[in-house]
Amino acid sequence: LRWITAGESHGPALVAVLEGMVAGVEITTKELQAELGRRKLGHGRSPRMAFEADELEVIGGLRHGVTQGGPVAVRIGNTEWPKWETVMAADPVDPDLIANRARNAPLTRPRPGHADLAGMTKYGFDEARPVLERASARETAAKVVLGTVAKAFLKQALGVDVVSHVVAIGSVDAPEDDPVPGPGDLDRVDASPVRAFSEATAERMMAEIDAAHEDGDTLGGVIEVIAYGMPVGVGSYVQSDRRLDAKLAGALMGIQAMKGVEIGDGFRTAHRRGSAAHDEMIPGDPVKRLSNRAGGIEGGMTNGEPVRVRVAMKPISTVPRALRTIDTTTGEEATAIHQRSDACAVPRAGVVAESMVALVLAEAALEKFGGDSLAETRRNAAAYREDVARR
Ligand code: FMN
Repeated sequence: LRWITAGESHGPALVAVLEGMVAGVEITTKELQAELGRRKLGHGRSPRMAFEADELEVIGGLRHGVTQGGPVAVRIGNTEWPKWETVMAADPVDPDLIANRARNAPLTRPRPGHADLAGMTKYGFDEARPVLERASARETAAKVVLGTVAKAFLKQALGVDVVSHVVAIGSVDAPEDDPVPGPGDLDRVDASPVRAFSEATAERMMAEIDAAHEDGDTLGGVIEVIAYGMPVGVGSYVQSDRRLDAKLAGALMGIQAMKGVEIGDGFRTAHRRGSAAHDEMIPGDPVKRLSNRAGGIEGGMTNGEPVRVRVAMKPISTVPRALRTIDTTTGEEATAIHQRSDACAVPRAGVVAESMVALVLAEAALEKFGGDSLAETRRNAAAYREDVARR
């Protein structure tokens, strides 16, 4: 399974391509659109999200609501494009046409925490527009569409459910004993303005966001993604690039603004003694675990327990209380340009994290079970599960 995205934040459209998906997965444009809608959830959103509508068009790989085995290609049109079609035109434009447009004013005050300065230096631009256009998290809309196909495959081939919830926003951590969403609980999570599973925790998180917003500040947080129903033995210990934990970490760190990944209890495990860090086994059929601190992965493979991964998102870099920077034309001190943005994007980043986990699990499952059609993958997985149960 391979995937790629293209397109700029204010370009005509984003494009996403998923190659290697089996034939026979049922998915509709409506379902893809619904997942794009989930990416807009959350307390602390900027009004920008409201007018950035996603116009979804499937351009390949699906017929009558079923994948065909060819690349699934999707175009996510930007309804704002008419306002940008000169500034972001693919072909040369008459300089007089855009000379005095505010939209085209050169962005020469790179924003700390963004790709602006290093991107300008690396690609040889004298302003940040071309950098931020591609570095922007609008691209996550394309990731969400790809992940939706992966989630449908995981569910239909293996009965796997992928859910996410927010476990920290700023200094507010969900208590260790907070309930955790199960396979059917995604609607309940989505109904929470911060996508937290416990109402009491959600209240505290919302207050934290409101306080930061009032101070002209921004917040990050931590998202947990859980996949229920993954068969044992997906991924491998035999080579580092085949480890499922390594792939999950790479894919999650590939999301804009993510700064750390934990598998299972991750960093918390590092502070424990071994006797309180691992998951003891007791006899059963299958063997039972007394805990799931490992997050369902041992030796780079699924161990049959729910796969549980956390990812830490840094606070939004565009801080309303503008940060210090320099003007690249003069080298003088300046304050960073401030484009309207969210106070906190952690709730909606959870939907993106779900997508990346789903893509990695789908890729690893296809490597293990193979198949060109859903029926074939299902058969292979069922035969393996029967075999495992007999041992
Ligand atoms: N950064 C902003 O400045 N404003 C935003 O509104 C914003 N929204 C985001 C939404 C999501 C779902 C994600 C995942 C990230 C968002 N970001 C936002 C972060 C930026 O995309 C930016 O790339 C990031 O802060 C740069 O961090 P990096 O060093 O990890 O690339």
